[in-house]
Amino acid sequence: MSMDNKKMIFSGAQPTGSLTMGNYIGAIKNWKALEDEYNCIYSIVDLHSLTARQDPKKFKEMCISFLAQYLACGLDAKKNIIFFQSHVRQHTELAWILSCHTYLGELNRMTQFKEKSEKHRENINAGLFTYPVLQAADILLYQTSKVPVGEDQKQHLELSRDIAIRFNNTYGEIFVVPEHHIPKIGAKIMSLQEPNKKMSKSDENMNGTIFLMDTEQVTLKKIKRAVTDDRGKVAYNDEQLGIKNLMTIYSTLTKECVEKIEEKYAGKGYGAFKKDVAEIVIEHLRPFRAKYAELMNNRECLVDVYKEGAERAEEIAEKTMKKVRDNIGFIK
Ligand code: AQP
Repeated sequence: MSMDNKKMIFSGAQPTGSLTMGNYIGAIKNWKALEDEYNCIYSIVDLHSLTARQDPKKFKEMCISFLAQYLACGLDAKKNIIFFQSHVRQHTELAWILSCHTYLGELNRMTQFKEKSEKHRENINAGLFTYPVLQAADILLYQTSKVPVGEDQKQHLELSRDIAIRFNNTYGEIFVVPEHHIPKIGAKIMSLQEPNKKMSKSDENMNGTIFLMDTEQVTLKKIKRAVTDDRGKVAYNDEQLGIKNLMTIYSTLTKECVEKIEEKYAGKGYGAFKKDVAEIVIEHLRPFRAKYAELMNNRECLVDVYKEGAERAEEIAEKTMKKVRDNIGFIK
């Protein structure tokens, strides 16, 4: 990929399990669509994963598996830069500098921190609190114009913008001020078991989460068991969150609009609808599973991808860091 005049895109996901249908529809599926129009950088943000305890052996395997999952989703390692966050040291360097330009009050307002510290009362570490600053560093290092993410990341993105503007006002125009790129439909895929809650990798109830790596039988079972309501009408509204969620999955994977789906299932029960949703998901993920298996059997190719990715990412990150160090007044 040549670093021409195209604008920059940056996004990432943390290897804290395996990719979910939420990660896919809310973010990764849209990354693929941007790879020709933009210079795209996609990171496996392993440093972010440390906000929860990780078993070193399992963590290593999860990181490699995550890379294979990114590629199996169709991301092209030639067109995009794909790398592990921990391989580019500039992320942590910039995070410290930015943390000195971020206010406690701003971090206190972050809903993800409140939710996660509620969920993990035994391990409310400082990293969990400063997570959005590292995320701002991830984004600003690459002079990113757009950040394709799900709805849950909107607040963090707004903080990244505020930090960038504050920094530029203090030290001169260093960072591009990024914008979020959130899909109109599918920005928040909900748990199949609790459709008022986000589908999440680390949900204790695995039946609520569709993992891209689930077997066909498991996918079918999870979708058949998805919580719905007793109205018996396939309709897209906030009174029927379970059905609305399944319709969102259906619509984003087939590109059929929700009105068409409503028409198609008028007078039919939920059973037929759920069976079709399951079939659509299974069909959509078939090439993913095949590609994933192939990649995991070819580890050398994965090593080449992450090494090259880190080199290319570091080159861009260092350019930004040079400017930052210089403008702050650090001695060269
Ligand atoms: N349910 C979701 N619907 C739409 N988009 C989602 N994303 C996550 N969940 C949904 C988007 O996926 C990208 C990567 O997310 P992440 O790995 O950084 O972590 P997360 O947002 O904390 O996702 P999880 O699955 O809930 O992870 P855990 O359980 O580890 O906290 C982001 O763009 C996110 O918006």
